[in-house]
Amino acid sequence: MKITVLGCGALGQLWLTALNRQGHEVQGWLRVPQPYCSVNVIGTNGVASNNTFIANDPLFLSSSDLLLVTLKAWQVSGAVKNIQALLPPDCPILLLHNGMGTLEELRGVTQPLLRGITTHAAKRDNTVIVHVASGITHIGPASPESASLSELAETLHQALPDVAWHNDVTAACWQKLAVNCVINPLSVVNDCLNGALLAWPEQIALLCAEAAAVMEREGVHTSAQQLQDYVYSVIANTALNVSSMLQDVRAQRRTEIDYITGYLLLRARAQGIATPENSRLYEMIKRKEQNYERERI
Ligand code: KPL
Repeated sequence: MKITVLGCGALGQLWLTALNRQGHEVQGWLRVPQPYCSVNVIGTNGVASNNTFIANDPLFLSSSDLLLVTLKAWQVSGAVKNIQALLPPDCPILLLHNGMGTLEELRGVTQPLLRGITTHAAKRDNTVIVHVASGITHIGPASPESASLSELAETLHQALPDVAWHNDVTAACWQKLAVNCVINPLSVVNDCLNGALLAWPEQIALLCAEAAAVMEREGVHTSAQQLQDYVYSVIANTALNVSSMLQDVRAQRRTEIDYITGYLLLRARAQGIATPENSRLYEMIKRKEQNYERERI
């Protein structure tokens, strides 16, 4: 396949390396156009792969079989809309990011849309991307035209396993959203590794109860207890992780809070559900972001 990867951060570099290794033709697409992108990944087995791929080639884009979007949630709709006219009309667009809400922003896009979540963990170490832990990528259709694209999961699975296809991926996305609503802001407020969050069980219980109430109204079958169990399993599996939101705050970058807790609050408001604990955390993260944005002016 011919695949353009939009966003060449940690996850984008993992996919570029894996897809190239599997024999696919790949290019990177960077927001600041460059003719090449250099990709340095250390795999979970400790083996380094260094490659230089072409980047931002409009001809390649216009004959791509897949656009894989690995940008931060808040970058997605602007970047996709910028290049959408160059994509073949039937080229699937797969969104892989934390949080929800980008599909609503991409309503006018006519290519088949897919969305997914991943539990692969990768981190940047200076100029190198370290694939810290393998995981599962769950993907599924986000528009009716992409319902028949399940074979894409198999192709991606060959490159970077595991990839699972879901005819309805909504529940998996909501569960990941709930996990991110708990771990990400709590790790920022307490400035700690994911594993240290075990010290705040009451707050975790409140956050999960609020998220479960919203999810139930959204038609996702869950319970506060089920979400808590899931959150604790992710905390245990990622105990030594610095959450992506804490990494963003430490580097004074914009966080994905608007697409994580912000999306939960949006749906809670629409359903008339009170979410005081999530609202409080949302405000705290927004204040932090605003403080360093103000310092920059
Ligand atoms: O997705 C994550 C993130 O940091 O954004 C978790 C699951 C919380 C792992 O760190």
